[in-house]
Amino acid sequence: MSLPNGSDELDVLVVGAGFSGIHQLYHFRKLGYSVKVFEAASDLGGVWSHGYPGCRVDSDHPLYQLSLPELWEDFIWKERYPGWRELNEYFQYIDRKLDVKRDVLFNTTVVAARFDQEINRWMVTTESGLVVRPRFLVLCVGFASKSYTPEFQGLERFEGICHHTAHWPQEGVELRNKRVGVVGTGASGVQVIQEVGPEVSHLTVFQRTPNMALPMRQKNLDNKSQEQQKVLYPSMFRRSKQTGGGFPYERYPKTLFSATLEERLLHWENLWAQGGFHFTVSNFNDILMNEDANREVYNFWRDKVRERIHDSRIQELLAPTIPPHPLGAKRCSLEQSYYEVFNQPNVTLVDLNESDISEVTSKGILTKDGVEHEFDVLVLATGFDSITGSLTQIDIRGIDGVSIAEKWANGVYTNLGMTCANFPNMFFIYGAQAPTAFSNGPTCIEIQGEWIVRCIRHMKENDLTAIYPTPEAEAEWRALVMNTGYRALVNNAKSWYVGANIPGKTVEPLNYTGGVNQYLAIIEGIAERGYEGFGFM
Ligand code: N01
Repeated sequence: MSLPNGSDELDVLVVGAGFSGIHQLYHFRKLGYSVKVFEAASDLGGVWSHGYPGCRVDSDHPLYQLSLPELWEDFIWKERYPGWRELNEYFQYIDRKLDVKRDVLFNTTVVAARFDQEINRWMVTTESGLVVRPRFLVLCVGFASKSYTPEFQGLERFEGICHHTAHWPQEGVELRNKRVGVVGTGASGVQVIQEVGPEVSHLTVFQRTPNMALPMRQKNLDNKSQEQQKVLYPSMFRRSKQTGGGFPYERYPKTLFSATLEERLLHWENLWAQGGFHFTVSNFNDILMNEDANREVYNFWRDKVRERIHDSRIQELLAPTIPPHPLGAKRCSLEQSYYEVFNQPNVTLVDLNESDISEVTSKGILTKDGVEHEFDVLVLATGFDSITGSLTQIDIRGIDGVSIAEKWANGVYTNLGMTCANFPNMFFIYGAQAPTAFSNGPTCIEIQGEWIVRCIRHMKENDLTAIYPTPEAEAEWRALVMNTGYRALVNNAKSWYVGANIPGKTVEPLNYTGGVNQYLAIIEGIAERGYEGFGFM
């Protein structure tokens, strides 16, 4: 089987049609290269096809979009934090503007890839048996495309409806007046809980670790002010690439203890009122490095949240006196009415630390204290084999026959968070050892995407057919990621940031924590010095 046009050769095969895949397609088309995108789902948008109740982005307007002027000039957003439906409308708009779908093969899952050294091309195989031979393979599969379901005993016995948030049926699930159980209180869990809490007959939430959720301060956007703000977009997008977090916001230029108590309180109240990640991204500049400073921020957060919860037992479970981990070491979610939901009489919060899940029964969940919690619908908001799982689930093998999964079994090795030694002509975006989890998505995606396009263009212009990072460069990059990562407080929490959410996964910093701006400076320097650390053929 070959591509619809009869040829199996391409300059570039992009895998994944979310933000990064579309960005790659746009640039390679512009250069006149032959390029196709293979997408496992039936439409554009990557994770935004998940569509579970309450699913919405938590980067605020206008930063969660591609910075290509032909896309933002006319598009009008409705909400400061758009929901999945609006994001899907945006992807359909992109298609109307750029005619993206013409080059995307949907329902096409890449299952394997081998590099043929005779011809310096990848041989890529899909689930349906399609084989293509691109010169370059660019994996745009995001950091959350492999969902994680814990091995709960008896899960298959549950007689009600059960879905992981990442596999929510496209047609939706009727939850009104149903008894619903939700396992997990990460970003997905928080969104489901606050959305369905008011409409279900009973909600049972199973919590292991409380989420240090921040107020979203959602609002509707009006067309006029949005149009007026557009003049600022180019500088906002540029500025985003010059900051640590990929947002055009600055860290407060002081350490916490160098400020007076009045100054701290004033600053925090201001950030709290702004909503969203302002509270973490624009806080004092040492809160993610200094545990004592972090504790002060936690105390402010805890007291604010407790004011909204009526019951003192629930207060202690949702916003404990002693933090379970530093604030921000595990990802803070954004919430709108999360804490109020727990004041409702139809909501039960089960503390799994007191009594863990024993098994799933035909009617619900049995906890170790012998209580059987019954429901009609069970929602598993239990997350992802984040960062690495998206790549390790594909059987991609390098020139030594070793797969990515095998290569990363005891720790991740990449060069610049975009390439791997022994995997020539393979690039990936928004994954391991890049700023990914610590950055605004589109900012990180564009920085890496532009670097890859520039690199491939350099090769085409110089008649080079293969590029590979040296093992020495890879070891150096790993050392930098580890050194910066272990200095940050993210290691003081068991989360997907460090792979601790997946039993048996090697626990280590999975992303580069030095900041988007530093990352950009490093990768640009490498390109300017003739792709230092890389070999060419
Ligand atoms: O997954 P998570 P997520 N028994 O891993 C619990 C992005 N995202 O899908 O914390 C009981 O954060 C687990 O408990 P604990 C975003 O980057 C973005 O929510 O390990 N519970 C935790 O509460 C986000 O951070 C958006 O103690 C178990 C939950 O399941 C990332 O995706 C929306 C368990 C998993 O939380 C992942 O978020 C959604 C067990 N055996 C996602 N195993 C937005 O943009 C796990 N848990 C808003």
